Amino acid sequence: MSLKLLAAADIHLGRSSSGAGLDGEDAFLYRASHTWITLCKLACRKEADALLLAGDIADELSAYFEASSAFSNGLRILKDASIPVIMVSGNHDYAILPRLADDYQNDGLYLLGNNGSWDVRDFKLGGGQLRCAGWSFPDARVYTDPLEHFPDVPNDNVPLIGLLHGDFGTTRSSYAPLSEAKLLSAGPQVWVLGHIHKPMINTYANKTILYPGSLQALSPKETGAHGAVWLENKEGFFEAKPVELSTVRYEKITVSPGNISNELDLKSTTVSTIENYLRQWSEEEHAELRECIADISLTGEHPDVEELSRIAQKLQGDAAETGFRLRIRIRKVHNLCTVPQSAVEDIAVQKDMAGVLARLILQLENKDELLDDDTLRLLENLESRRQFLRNQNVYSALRQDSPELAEFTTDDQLRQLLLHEARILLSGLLKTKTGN
Ligand SMILES: [Mn+2]
Repeated sequence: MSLKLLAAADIHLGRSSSGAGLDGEDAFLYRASHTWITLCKLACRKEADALLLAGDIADELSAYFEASSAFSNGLRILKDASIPVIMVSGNHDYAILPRLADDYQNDGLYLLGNNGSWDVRDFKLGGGQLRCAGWSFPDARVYTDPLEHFPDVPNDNVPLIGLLHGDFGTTRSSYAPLSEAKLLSAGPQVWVLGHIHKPMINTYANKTILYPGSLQALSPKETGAHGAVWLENKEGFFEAKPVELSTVRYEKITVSPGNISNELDLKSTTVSTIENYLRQWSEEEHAELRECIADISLTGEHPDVEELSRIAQKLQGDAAETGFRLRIRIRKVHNLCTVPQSAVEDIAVQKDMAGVLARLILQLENKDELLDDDTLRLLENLESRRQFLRNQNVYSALRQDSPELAEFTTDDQLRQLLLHEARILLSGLLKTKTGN
């Protein structure tokens, strides 16, 4: 016998994917409640022994009615298949989840670690015995690592899984900072975590720490595949496999427009680039996907960067149907194209502003060449302005939470930044000069 578990987190019942299903008719497909039902059906189809949920299952108390009815519909499906739900609450549902658990008690629903104290509980499941250690958010914010109070758990070969909501890999956070070392030295073989919406599966010598991530991708920041994780105990070790269930996938895609200078050509090039990208996905693995929402970056050289920006603007918000029942939606187009190199060299001999900019670009591009005094002063100015901004109080939380962001910018990064701005400025300047 082997244990088979389905794990999910951050469902946020009550919310839906931003910018998806805008054409109306199928808008319900992009609600978190829809994907929650897909999850419950999957648990039945794959004959899971239990469903594990690591917090932020419901969004807020204000969404109680939608969350409650969607939740109960899913529970009914699971109950018919005798699949218990083992869960903890997160910072969003610390108030609503205990209420839902009260409403549906005796229905195979178990809320562990209510009020911020650890619960360890044994379950007799079809695939064997399972022990779960769980801790629930008692409040919207928690500043300490819950592992500081992890209980003693008997060491008797019953597989142990930890369920927890919090912020992995940081020591300072308002949402339960979780240290990797503490998680690894505590008993559980697998930690199923909630809170971070980006999926993660970290495997160690004989342990796994994972975030299933948000079940349904909810915002353009949540790029890539989203869904749940399938856990199967094989010879004492849990194998973890992601299962894509989100109906939406947000992607960042790069398009080379070449010399294109009209809207129609730009659209067809963009759509076919996205279609080529989608072709790497098998229909089977992405059976639930209905929409791909893409942020496009245009790159390369272009003879008329300003005109390209103008037609790129018109593409934003466009949607197109593809061959395989997937709708593409273009959310944003960033034009990162630059003036052709040959043009920059020609302009560099001029004595006007454009000439100054072109010479600056050539200097910054050529790393071996010595920078002249003006360029050096420009770089120093840029660095001191950046440092000034970095040290502003509004960014202090960022500096503490992500020290890598506060690090000193390297000379090369600074050079690239200035180069990027100079190219854009030159493109604009040339446009004004020709007067059209
Ligand atoms: Mn959370």
